[in-house]
Order: sequence, then C-alpha cells, then structure tokens
Amino acid sequence: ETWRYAFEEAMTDVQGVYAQKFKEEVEANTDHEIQLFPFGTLGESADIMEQAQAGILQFVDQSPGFTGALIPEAQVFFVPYLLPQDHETLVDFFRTSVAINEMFPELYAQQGLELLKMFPEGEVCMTTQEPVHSPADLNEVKVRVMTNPLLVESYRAFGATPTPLPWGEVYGALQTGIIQGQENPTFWIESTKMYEVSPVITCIGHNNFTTATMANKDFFDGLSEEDQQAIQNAADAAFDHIVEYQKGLHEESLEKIREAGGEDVQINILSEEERQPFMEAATDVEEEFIGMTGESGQQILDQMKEDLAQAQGG
Ligand code: 6CS
Repeated sequence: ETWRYAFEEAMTDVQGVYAQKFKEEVEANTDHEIQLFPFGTLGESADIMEQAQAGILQFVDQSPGFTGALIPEAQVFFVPYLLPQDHETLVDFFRTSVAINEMFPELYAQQGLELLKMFPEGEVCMTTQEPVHSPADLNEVKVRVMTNPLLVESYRAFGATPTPLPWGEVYGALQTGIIQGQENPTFWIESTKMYEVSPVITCIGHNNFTTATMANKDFFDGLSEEDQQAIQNAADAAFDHIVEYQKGLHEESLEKIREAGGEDVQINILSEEERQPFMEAATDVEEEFIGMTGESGQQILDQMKEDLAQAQGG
C-alpha cells in the first residue's frame, strides 16, 4: 500500500528533512511506501489538515501555529519566553515532557488524529522594514502571524498590529505593503527569501518554532501492531535525525542571509536589556492563554512548566 504524507514546507526545509527520514524508515521496516507532498502540492496548512482528518491523507505535519484553531491548548507553544533557548535543554524537554508525550496525544485523538511527534524547528526571529529595538518600534507595524488567536495576542502585547494570514499569502503581502513584517525561524527566512521583502531581522529570543506530525487515527488504529510500532519507531528516528540536523542551522542560516541579502539586510540580535520589555509584555499573554483555554489549558501549562524545570535540571 502507498501512504500519503503532506507537510507545510519544501523537501529541503526542516519538515521535509524529517519527512524523508520518516519515509526511509517506514519503507525499510514495513511493506508499505510513502508518497510525500510538500507545501504547494495540496494547498495550505488548513487544507492538508482537513485532508488528514478526512482520511485522504494518512500522515500530516501541521504546526501548532495553525492547529490552535482546532485544539486551543496547542497555542501554549506561543506563550513567549516559555521554551528554553539552549538546544540541548530544548531537545531534552521535547523528549521527556509529560505534556507533549502524554497530554497532547489525548487532545489530538479527540480530533481524530494520532499524534506521532512534536519537535522544534529553530529559534524564531522577526523580519520587518525598519529596525526594532523596543515594543515602541512595532507601533503601527502590521506583522503577519500564523492563524491562531494567542499569537495575535503576543504581537499585540509586543506593540504591533498583528495580522493572521496563511503562509501562501505572506511574500506577496510583504511585497505589496499590506503587511510590514512577519516572524519565522531563520532557516525559513533564508529558504523563502523573506529578507528580500523585509530586510531587517530582529531576534528577541521569544520562541522556538514547534511543529507536530500525526496520522489519521482511524487509519492508524486499523493497522497491525507491527506496523504501528514501525511507524512510531520511524517518528523517533526522524526526531533524532532532525535535532541533529538542526545543530548550528540557525547560525548557518543567518550567514547565508547575510551573503545573499548583501547591504540591504540588517541582523539585530537584541541584548538582554533590550529584550526585557518584550519579556514583561509576555506575562499578559500567559493570562490570555488561560482565558482562552480554561482548566485544560492551565493543566497543560502547569505540566509544561514542570517538564521544563526537569529538563533544565531542576
Ligand atoms: O509561517 C508559516 O506559516 C510557516 N513557517 C514555517 C517555519 N513552517 C511552515 C509554516 O507554514
């Protein structure tokens, strides 16, 4: 049988590298084949999620930035300054977190999805037209965010005018001036040439981009135990592969952007002092998250904090 797997990025981006490893492992250890569908072949992120829920796709990679519409608790990944910035700690957190490995699978299952893996894609930075050194610099700046209410609240707290849009519209909207900025991990800013249309890159250390891979649950439940195990093993192997692949990727991507963008590009890594007002604004966002998700969101957030303390050796 051939299984269909769609993701939100190109074959050479992080989700594509993960997907290729997953495919390789599944094909080596089962009698099945996997056909990969990168961004642009089956529609936007929301489209591939619908197709996975309908069983037209067996596998999908959708980031919580879009899943927040379906599973409000998934927006926890947009509480600014929650995730650690150190790569090893972050990876350890994803591996051991009870919230990620036990609580989220239940929430995804309620939407007909078998959550296979959540993994980090890299530190998120903003790209804008003008330099940003404080929240005041974001005043009246329309910043595109993925379509989830909490990310809208984050950017409102940061002082900007948030504009949720699907990915496919971002380059054009920056080019025509409908928006003046956006945020994404640096590998993506590089591969999609965001710097051409928003050349000022500002890193405030507020987040690392999380994504998630899953299977249609009816499909998964109908498989033999051997195939289910092979799929879970493949997801584990792809995780190991992708966290290794990401070592140094942020710095390499910034270097490539510098080379390709030339004099037009400005890269500003804000100092601890400059980050302070952004961090202070973040406290409100955590409250907004609880307001949106209630008891269940509070439980996820509390568990995540406990998991983070563990990963940080506390
Ligand atoms: O900003 C976005 O919408 C996209 N960013 C990344 C890093 N992956 C896919 C997603 O669609």
